Parts: sequence; structure tokens; C-alpha cells
Amino acid sequence: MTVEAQSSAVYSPPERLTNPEGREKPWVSSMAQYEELYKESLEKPAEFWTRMATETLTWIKPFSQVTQGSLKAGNMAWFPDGQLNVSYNCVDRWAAQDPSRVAFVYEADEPGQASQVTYGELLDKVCGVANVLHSFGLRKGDTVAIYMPMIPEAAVAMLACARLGLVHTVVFAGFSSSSLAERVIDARARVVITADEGLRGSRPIATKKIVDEALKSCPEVEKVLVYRRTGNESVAFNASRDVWWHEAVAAQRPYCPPVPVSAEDPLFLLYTSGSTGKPKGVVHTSGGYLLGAALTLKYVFDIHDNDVFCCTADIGWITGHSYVVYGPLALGSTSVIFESVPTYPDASRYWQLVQDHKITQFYTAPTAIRALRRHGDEYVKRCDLSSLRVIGSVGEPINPDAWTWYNDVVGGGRCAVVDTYWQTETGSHVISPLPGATPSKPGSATFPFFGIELAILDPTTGAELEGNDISGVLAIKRPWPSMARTIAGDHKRFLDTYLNPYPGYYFAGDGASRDADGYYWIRGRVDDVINVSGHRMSTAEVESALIGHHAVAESAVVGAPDDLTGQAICAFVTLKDGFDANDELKTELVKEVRTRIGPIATPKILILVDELPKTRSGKIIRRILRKVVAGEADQLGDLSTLSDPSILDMLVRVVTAAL
Ligand code: 6R9
Repeated sequence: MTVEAQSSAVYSPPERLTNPEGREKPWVSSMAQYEELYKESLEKPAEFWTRMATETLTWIKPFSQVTQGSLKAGNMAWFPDGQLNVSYNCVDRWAAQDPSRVAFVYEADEPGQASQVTYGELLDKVCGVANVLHSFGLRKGDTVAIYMPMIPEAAVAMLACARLGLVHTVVFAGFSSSSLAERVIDARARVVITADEGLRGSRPIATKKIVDEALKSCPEVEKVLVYRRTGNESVAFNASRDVWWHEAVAAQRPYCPPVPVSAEDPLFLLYTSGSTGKPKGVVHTSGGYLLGAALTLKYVFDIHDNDVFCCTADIGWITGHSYVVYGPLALGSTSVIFESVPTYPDASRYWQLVQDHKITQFYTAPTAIRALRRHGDEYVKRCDLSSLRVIGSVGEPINPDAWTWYNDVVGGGRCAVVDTYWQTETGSHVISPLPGATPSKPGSATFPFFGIELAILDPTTGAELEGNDISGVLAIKRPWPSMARTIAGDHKRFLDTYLNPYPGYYFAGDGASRDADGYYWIRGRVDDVINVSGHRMSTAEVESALIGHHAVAESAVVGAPDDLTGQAICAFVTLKDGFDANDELKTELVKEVRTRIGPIATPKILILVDELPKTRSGKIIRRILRKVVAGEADQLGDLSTLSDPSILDMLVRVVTAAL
């Protein structure tokens, strides 16, 4: 296979980084320096990682061994005999140095209401909540679910868990009550931390109500700690189970000793969608994960003292974990927590945010970039973005057009754009430019981060493709500190999903190419995962939500190309006998998915058909549906397994009518 023609433009690191005038030089300021460090990370991993782990983190008990285990066996561990405490590393160290240093800038939903949390205040808050959790009887290794809006207290809740060695599982507050219940049950959480309500674009979100609904099917949950965000009096309160955050914290002393944990003890579970219907609880560790989050942030965003870093991701996703909370705090940096939406009160909100807080590094998703670009340059240009140095993108491939707009209009041609490729499972960036060093090509995530040994494999034979100008599936050849260690309660699934498909490699689930210059280009998922606005959705999960409706016989869900969201959910449904295909039923089915999973899973297109394309043995051939919705019905490939070729015309007709 050869690599298709790429945009040929190459952007050198901007002057602002190469010639920083009065500011610190970038941590890595040339390709030669990157290559030297990268080479060291692969050739002398013990020295490299010992230095990084001791410079970056404070250990209670130093490790004597850097790494053990292998991808083949699936038993990797990092710094296994080291002990540390994550909240100590993220909070106490900086509070001791300078309690007035700002940890979080909180940009509340309503503009003009920003506030700050210093490291000194953060320490008190984290300790207070940790003591409350301790008073609930929670001890090291227990799991706590967090279902909260984007407010500093969400980070406080995470850090309070970390202080006691509790494992948190943050569930994105846009998920429905049944999705929340599924995760709470799978994680065996006995305590849920939430808020009375959320606010997004001035609209209240009934956060606590969703928790109440979810907990009807979670009898194991003993306590719900409720933070008062809006103070709406009508929010239900169950006195035998619910505890007000402010009352409980007021009853505790404001210091809580950090509990030492092993580097390999889990810090959190985070559920993500895979090829099958059931979400996977990806397990991340305390030592390796924290190191990965901190180091990638430092090098990829070139963080220095006095920088103000802003990542717009919700803490319910891995990007929020690594780059709103753990990475910035592990570096003692200032992180912006943004509660609102990019278009409230208008499409200049992000840029206003940059101006108001003098943000130096800004990190968002291609879907937001595309959406804001549609509103026109005026919204950007009216704000002073001169504080920015590095602007990042994550979540899906960024189209060269969107990249160029981001670079020219938002970055004003003065900033480095970092297109960061990584996953929930990788814990932190694995492929990304370094802003002071890497010449970028719009649309390419460029080169591997330190310690990441990439390979491109032939998808069928699993053979590693050597040299440049090749395409295949992306794999990683050796363990790295922040990689996931297992799936909660299902190590076999971990092995089967990531390590067994190509023995000796971590299989990322993405297609990729390496161009003639050695740059990596991510081509999107090769499994049944759809990427909608940078959020992973499993087709199987949406299908099972649809099948849960009494009128549905079968369903097949595929991703359709979408200018704004990258991919959109397109659902094909056949009905049971006796049900009529009509618009009302279609609306009801879309609603069914929203209620069962949440608004992010809303099918954009729902097509009722008489039949689905199937193999002779009765398996639905989603590939055909994918091609038809992409307008590529003339490139269906091998159709020999299709049991009834006559349905193709029907499919093309209904799809054309629906799109
Ligand atoms: C961090 C995050 C992971 C999937 C991943 C890939 C896609 C993420 C990307 C990208 C191209 C990038 N992805 N970043 N594709 N270029 N810079 O998004 O984690 O939600 O687990 O999604 O997202 O397909 O496999 P997660």
C-alpha cells in the first residue's frame, strides 16, 4: 500500500518559541535534541525513566526497579516497588512552596464570574473531602463514582480519592441514568459524589435527579455526597443516604494525611467504548500514569512557571483527567476549568477566556475548531490572543483546513499547533509534535513521544511494515509508563482487545500511515467504534439501545462522514411485524437511545428498512452500510457473501432519500 497524497505544507516552529525573547527557551528546542532524548528513552530506558520519574515526582519510597513484564504476557509494571501519593504530588508540594500559587482558574457558566483556587486552598479542600470519605468507612482500594459538572469540586473529589488511595471512576455528566448505573455497578462503587445541578449555557442540568434515578438499580451504594452548585431548593434529598458536601466538610478537620500507595496501585477506572456493547473500565495506575500525564504536558505544551494552561475537555473523559487535573497539578501549574459551552453567550467565549485569563496554552478538539470556524473569524479577532504560545488538538484526526484555520486565525501564525494522538488506554500523548522542535504537517500527529516505539503492521498478517510510505494498523512495540494495565474485572478482555490481536504489540485500534518523511498520519478506527465529536461510541452499544425498544427487530449502526462532528451516528432499523414505519416512531427510537445512553449517542440519521444486508450465515454486513452512507456504493468490494444482493438498490434509494 502506498500513502495517498498529503498536503505538502510544512510549518516550522514559530519564532515565538525558537526565539523566546525574555521567556524561557522551550524544553526541547531542536529536532536534534528531540532525537537524542527519544533515542535515549529507547536505548537506555532505565536511566531515562529513572531520571524523569525522580525529577518529576516525589516518592515516599524510591523505586529500585524501573519496569518489569512484557506486552506479550500482559503483565507490565512500572516502578513496582516505589511508593507515592498522587494528591501529595499534585497539591502538597506546591502548597508548601507557595500556598498563594493558583491551581485552578474556574470559569463558571455565566461570563464574568471567574474565580481562583490557590494551592493552599486546594489542599484544605482536598483534605476536607478526603476526611469525609474516610468517615464513610472508605479505605484504600475502594471505588468511588464521581458524576459532576465541570467545577473545581470535581477535581477536588478526584484528588480526595487519590489522597486515601481510593479508586475513582468519573462518569461524564452527560451520560444517562442507566449508563451511570451500569458503570457504578461494574466498578462496585459504594459512594457517589455529585452536585445538586449543573449549568451549561445557562440551562440547568438535573445532575442529582439522574443520580437518584440511577441508584434505584444500585443497592450497594450507601452514601451520596452532594455539592451544592445552584442551590435549587426543589432538588430531592434522601436524608438516610445523601450528605451535603458543605455540611460534611465543615465537620472534619482540615488536614488529612496522604496514604502511601504502590506505584502500581490503581488511581482510577475510566469507562470507554469498545467494539462490543459493554463499556470497558480501563485501569490506570498511580505512578506510571501520573508521570506520563506530567511529562507529556511539560514537553508537548512546553509548560513553564507562570503559564496558564487551558484544556476544554470535560473531566469525564481521559483528556480531562490527564490535562485538566493530573498533568497540570503534577507540574504545579495553573489549569483553567471551563464549565460552559463554546457558544455561550456567543462564539467568542473560548477566545474571551484566553484574553481574560492570559492563557498561554490552549487545548481543544477538532469538532470545536470546525464549529467555531463556521461562525467566522470576527469572533476570534475581537479578542486579544497574544498570550498564547501553544495550541493543541485532540480526539480525532484534524482536517488540514481546520488545522490551518486554527494556526492562522487562533494562533495568529505565532503559535505552535500540536496535534496530539492518544487514547483513554494510553493515558497520555503517544504521538505529537514538540512545539519548539517539530516541523508540522497539517493533519499529521508527526512523531512518537519519548519511550513510545511505534510500528505499523499489515492488518492481515500482523507483519511489521518497514520503511516509509506505508499504511496499516498502528501498534506500539514496548510498554510505556502511563499505559492501561487491565480492564476492571476482565483481564482477559484487556488481553483480547489490545495485546492478543498482534502478539508482542499493543494494538491501538487505529489505522495509520508513515509518509515518505517518516511522519505518522492517523486514519481513524479500524474497529466498530465511531468517533463523534471526539467521543468514542460503540456501534454495538447504540444497537443494543435500539433493540431495547419493543418495536425494533434488528438494528445496525455505522458512522457516516460529517463535516462538523467528524462522524455522525447513522442507524438502520428493521421493525417487528405489526409496527408501522412512520416519523413518530423514528422520533421515539432516537429518544430511546438518548435516554438509554445519553445525548452524545443521539443518532443523526435513523433509517427504517425492510431488510439489512446479511451474510448467508445471517451476520449483518456493516461494511456495506458504511459504504452506502459514505456515498461509495460503487465501491462495495467483494459481495460474494451477501445473501440477497437485490437489497442493495433499496439501500441506496433509502439512504439517498434520508441524507
Ligand atoms: C484522547 C482521546 C481515542 C481515539 C483514538 C483515535 C482518536 C484521538 C487523535 C485521534 C487522530 C488525533 N484520536 N486523538 N485521531 N488524531 N490527534 O481522544 O481518547 O476518547 O479514548 O479516543 O480517538 O481514533 O483511538 P479516546
